[in-house]
Amino acid sequence: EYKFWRTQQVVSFDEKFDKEGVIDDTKTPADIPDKPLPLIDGFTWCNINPDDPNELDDLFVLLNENYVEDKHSVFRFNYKEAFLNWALKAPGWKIEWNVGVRVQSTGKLVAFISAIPLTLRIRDNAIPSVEVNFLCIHKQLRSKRLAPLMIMEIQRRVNRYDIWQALYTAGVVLPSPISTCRYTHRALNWTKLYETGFTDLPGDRTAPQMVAECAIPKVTKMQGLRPMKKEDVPEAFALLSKYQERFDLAHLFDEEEFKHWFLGSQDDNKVIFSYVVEQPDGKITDFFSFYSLPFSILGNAKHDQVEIAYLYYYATDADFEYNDRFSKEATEVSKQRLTELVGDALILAKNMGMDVFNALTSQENTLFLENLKFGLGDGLLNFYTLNYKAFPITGGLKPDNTI
Ligand code: YNC
Ligand code: MG
Repeated sequence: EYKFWRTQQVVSFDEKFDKEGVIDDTKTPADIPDKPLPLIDGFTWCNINPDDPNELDDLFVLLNENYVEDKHSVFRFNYKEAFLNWALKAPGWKIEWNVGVRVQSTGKLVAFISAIPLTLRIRDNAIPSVEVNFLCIHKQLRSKRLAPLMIMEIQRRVNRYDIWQALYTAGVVLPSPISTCRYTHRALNWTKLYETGFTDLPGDRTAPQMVAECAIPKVTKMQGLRPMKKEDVPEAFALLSKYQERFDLAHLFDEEEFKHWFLGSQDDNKVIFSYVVEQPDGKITDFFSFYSLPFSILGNAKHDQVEIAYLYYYATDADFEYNDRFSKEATEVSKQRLTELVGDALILAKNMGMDVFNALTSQENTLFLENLKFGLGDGLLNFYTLNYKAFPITGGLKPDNTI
């Protein structure tokens, strides 16, 4: 059990500790080999340059055919090129942190793992880290212990830059999650979700009843709501930074990162959608964002894709004037504003042609999920840190993983 993970700088399931912090701080880049780890015969390491259309396409094909699926293998994440460009080219990205494995004879890309830099905040500690994502091995190369090798190789390449901590998320349980969230889903196009098998018909309802229950107004409600522009960045960035102080686990954005993550990396951005609420006096009081990440549908005659919007970051100043943000009154004010905000996000997403709106139970989402008719999904997302011991980050989930 966990033959590989037991050897890594992670907390084991039964481990007790009374201090948060770095597990091993004894190494320097000079201690780290400057040559790649030996790879299985017939395969070779490569870097994937997202600015090279051919290399990006190789990655697209690998992920499109082999990345994360639902448990019945009906849906698979469909990360498009534009999405990968956005996700991989965060400020400070490095080509050698896009680690690929190719078949030596044919050049076919058969495995990938990526890292991007970020400053992680866990409670009061700012930790220079990377976020590791897109670990993917071709279906025909599974269960050959290639994943541990890829993880060790990317770790080597990150350590060479004097970074020793990482954040990563996975559906699978590994030693040991610092937080666990559940996916929730708000149907926007119930009929299509039903036809694709994404959604079941509850036993006590008819299809027309479900369509009526999931109906969404056509026009947004908040006065002053509009797409975020470049000029809004300093103010929206300050708003988000202040709002995020309430969380124990956060990505500490700088302004450049904020711009990247919320305005996108391309002019014809069709991946990330950000909005602000501007008051008549010009002040920005609210911000929200969602991104588009469709599912491919495998073997459905009528539909080949579910259009999915994911709630991303948001912020509101609704409770800023309260001395105690966690008081009943402050919570109620936040709850109302966030319900209006995300309610409008649903309308915008529906008008864009999204079929479902997904949200995790993270941030302050549990304040509005039920009112806005999000239903609990069966997927969990576990958050992990490498080489950093952290006490559990309490999110919106009860111990039985409900909200
Ligand atoms: C996973 N998702 O437990 P033990 S999420 C981490 N994350 O090790 P093999 C995973 N480890 O138990 P396969 C993992 N899934 O013996 C499996 N493992 O200790 C562990 N799926 O390796 C597993 N993408 O090569 C076991 O397994 C060992 O051939 C077995 O490959 C696994 O991106 C995988 O779900 C996931 O493509 C690549 O199944 C493959 O099955 C696949 O025999 C579909 O591996 C796609 C998929 C995962 C998405 C993600 C986050 C990855 C985080 C990796 C950890 C990063 C640590 C930090 C490094 C940098 C540090 C610095 C500083
Ligand atoms: Mg393998």
